[in-house]
Amino acid sequence: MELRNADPQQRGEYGMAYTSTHWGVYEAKNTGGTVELTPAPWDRDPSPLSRSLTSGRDAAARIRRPAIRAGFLKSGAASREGRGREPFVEVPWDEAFDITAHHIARVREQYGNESFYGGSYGWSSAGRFHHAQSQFNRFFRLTGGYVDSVDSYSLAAARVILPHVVAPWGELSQGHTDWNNLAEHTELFIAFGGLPAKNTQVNPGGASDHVVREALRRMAAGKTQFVNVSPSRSDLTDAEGCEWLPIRPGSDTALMLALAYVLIAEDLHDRAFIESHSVGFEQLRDYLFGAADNQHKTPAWAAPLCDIPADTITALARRMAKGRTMINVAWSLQRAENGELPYWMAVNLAVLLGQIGLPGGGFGVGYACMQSVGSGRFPFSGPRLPQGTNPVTTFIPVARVSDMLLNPGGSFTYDGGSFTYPDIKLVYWCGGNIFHHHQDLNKLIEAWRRPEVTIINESFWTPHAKFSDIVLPATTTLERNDIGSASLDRFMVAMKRVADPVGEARDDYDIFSGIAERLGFAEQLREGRTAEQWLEVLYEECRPRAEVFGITLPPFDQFWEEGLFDLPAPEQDTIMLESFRKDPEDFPLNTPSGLIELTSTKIAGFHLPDFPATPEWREPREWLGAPRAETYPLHLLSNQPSTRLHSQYDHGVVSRESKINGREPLTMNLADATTRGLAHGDVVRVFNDRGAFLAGLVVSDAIRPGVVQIATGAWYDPLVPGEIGTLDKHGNPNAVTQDIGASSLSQGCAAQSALVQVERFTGELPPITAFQPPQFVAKEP
Ligand SMILES: Nc1nc2c(c(=O)[nH]1)N[C@H]1C(S)=C(S)[C@@H](COP(=O)(O)OP(=O)(O)OC[C@H]3O[C@@H](n4cnc5c(=O)[nH]c(N)nc54)[C@H](O)[C@@H]3O)O[C@H]1N2
Ligand SMILES: Nc1nc2c(c(=O)[nH]1)N[C@H]1C(S)=C(S)[C@@H](COP(=O)(O)OP(=O)(O)OC[C@H]3O[C@@H](n4cnc5c(=O)[nH]c(N)nc54)[C@H](O)[C@@H]3O)O[C@H]1N2
Ligand SMILES: [Mo]
Repeated sequence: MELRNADPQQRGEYGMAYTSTHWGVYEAKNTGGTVELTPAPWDRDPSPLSRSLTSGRDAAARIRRPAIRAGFLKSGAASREGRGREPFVEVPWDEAFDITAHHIARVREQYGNESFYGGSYGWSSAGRFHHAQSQFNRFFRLTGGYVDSVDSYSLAAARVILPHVVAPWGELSQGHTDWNNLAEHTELFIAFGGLPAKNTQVNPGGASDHVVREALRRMAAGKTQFVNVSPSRSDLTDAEGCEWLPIRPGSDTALMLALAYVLIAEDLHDRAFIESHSVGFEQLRDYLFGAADNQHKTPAWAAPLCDIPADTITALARRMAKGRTMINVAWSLQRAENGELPYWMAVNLAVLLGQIGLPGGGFGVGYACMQSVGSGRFPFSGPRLPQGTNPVTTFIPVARVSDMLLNPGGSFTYDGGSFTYPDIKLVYWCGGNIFHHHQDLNKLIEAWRRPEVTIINESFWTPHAKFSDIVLPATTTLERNDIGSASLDRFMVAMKRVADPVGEARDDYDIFSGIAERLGFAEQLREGRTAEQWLEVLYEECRPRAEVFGITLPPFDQFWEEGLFDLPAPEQDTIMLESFRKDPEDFPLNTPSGLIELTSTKIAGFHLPDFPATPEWREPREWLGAPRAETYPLHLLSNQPSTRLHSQYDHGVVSRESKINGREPLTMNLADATTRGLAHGDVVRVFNDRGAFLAGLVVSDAIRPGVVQIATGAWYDPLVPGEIGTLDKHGNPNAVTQDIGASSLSQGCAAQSALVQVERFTGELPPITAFQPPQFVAKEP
């Protein structure tokens, strides 16, 4: 086997090759060391993010050599309060490997493997072999195991509630009725949280053909009417003629309950379907009709909660029952306190309408959250690196990481069980940025001072890297050979190396090999293979799995030579829960009753004080109806960025061009700006009692009054590095968000439930330093 470009002798002489990212496939060309990316010719809606990838690769923020925090090098764990503020010492790879292996062995010996935290959440990069988490899991499991995390920041509340009431997440996410089918059949598409096409730039592992924007335009030009139920009009701009219901954030459950009330009160519900395909209708009806609290959940009841007129709610319910209706909930709705409830209630509404399993009808749990949802492609996921099993079974729900570090031995509930937080001494991360993604960064800084050692493999000096003790520089996808492939995606891609690594960066595989050599398990980790040999082995392993879908993959050499494989699409439309609809007895659901559970006796049995057995309206602690809104009168939404992937390539041109005075843009309604004497382009201070950040103001009528919105992902840039409570100069919303579980059922990320105040920033504007490397010092003799 000969891999083109694999030979380091070919320095600078790379040929044209394809490369794949989470946001698209590009043709890559290296001219004199500079990589140029051109969107794949077939892509009808390519993402602009390629510009950031090329300009960001060798920017100042790139990590060029292994680096150890100066205090850690000198006095180890005793210096941990120096995290995030001390300079670094660059060291040769051998020394970095020795130090890393020493601490892993020392902590394991002293405290055992239950003191390692390897939750290491993050999106890393496309490419199946060099996928950072896969490499990391394989390595860290061979040390004897580690405390892991379950669920994701994206979807924890949904992942926990949906299997109890309808079906496991994987089944639903792969089973979405495809866009072509919707275009043909859907008459009314109600989009809670909108259908923001910018979110469909992205798909984990690859988004090789962007189809959603075109699908939305086609549907709107055809028979589909869209209703955007969202605080932001910008959440649905690709469907001409779309109606906007500017709902108050966090109140969707109230609106859905009132819609259900009208359907039942006006006898518009499908009694036969409810009878044959669900359980628990009586309890839902009793709640809606006030059996216990004497309160009918009428449109007039919901109107002051969700701030949508009662008449509009009634009319919408009638329209829903009139034709083929799709009800979709964006993932943002469940990244909130009580975020399980709008998900459950969306399913229940669809049951009342009785269109589940029919073309164009039913419910969706994430159309337009990513490119893959509704793509109608096969759920064939391609090559995968065997990761072994983790001998340690202790886990945390992923977003409870600060709580774990702060409360060793403390208890928490999750999905009906009761568990204990472990005592973590060593935290290792690979392919994620916790100082981007976790809520309440000031609490995180405090928690982050607890472990004895923090290690990271990273390509860039992100805030997480700057808060680490040991920093090991990783290559980017352009600098290594790999195979791009993702479930529900169109192409499999031979991702050929098109550039030399920057500085002394190494592949995660080589980094883990170096540490494993010192820990004595390099042979088990590598199985005697180079990265290139692994590619062929993993490719061969996935060929029989492709055959299950009737896909015949070419031999490896041919695939590698041709650079691409266009996976055939299924011949039939995908329709969610179609077989369950046709025959619930032969195709039962995996719920206790085998049917959809409008009410869950299992959840009732968990006896959770904050979680009901039937969806109910429960006021979140932070929303515009809370007493706290008197002090912090604006609801802060932190949505996904159009200019980057989370925090990735915030230092790239596309993201930086969007900043205002160097700060991340924050959108506010004109009425709120006027009362505060603020104007478009001002630098503002966004704050509450948890923290504060600066942002650049965008005044717009596309956001409802009382709500401000900022994208996630601006690199946290503390005014006083390492200090708790200091101002973030740049605009990371997590400086002020709440670090609470969505509920004691799922413990999911609840970032969207946050109240703030905004004022003009009057001080001298501090320069942005986020994209500069830390200070380096020479090693003390
Ligand atoms: N306030 C608020 N916070 C949120 C959210 C929200 O809505 N509001 N959303 C949450 C959600 S849904 C998510 S998914 C998370 C996302 O949070 P993360 O997934 O942590 O964010 P990324 O910026 O994608 O971080 C990936 C990191 O991996 C690095 N990386 C890339 N490739 C490689 C590689 O090959 N090797 C190594 N070693 N490193 C690599 C990148 O440089 C980057 O720093 O954020 C969450 N946080
Ligand atoms: N370009 C790009 N695309 C991405 C990502 C990215 O970083 N960049 N990240 C990807 C990831 S990891 C994920 S998890 C998905 C996330 O997908 P989502 O969670 O759906 O995305 P968001 O942009 O957070 O939210 C969509 C919209 O929901 C609205 N919203 C917020 N709260 C409420 C509410 O209480 N009620 C209603 N009705 N609407 C509300 C907001 O106005 C917001 O713009 O996106 C993916 N797509
Ligand atoms: Mo996510």
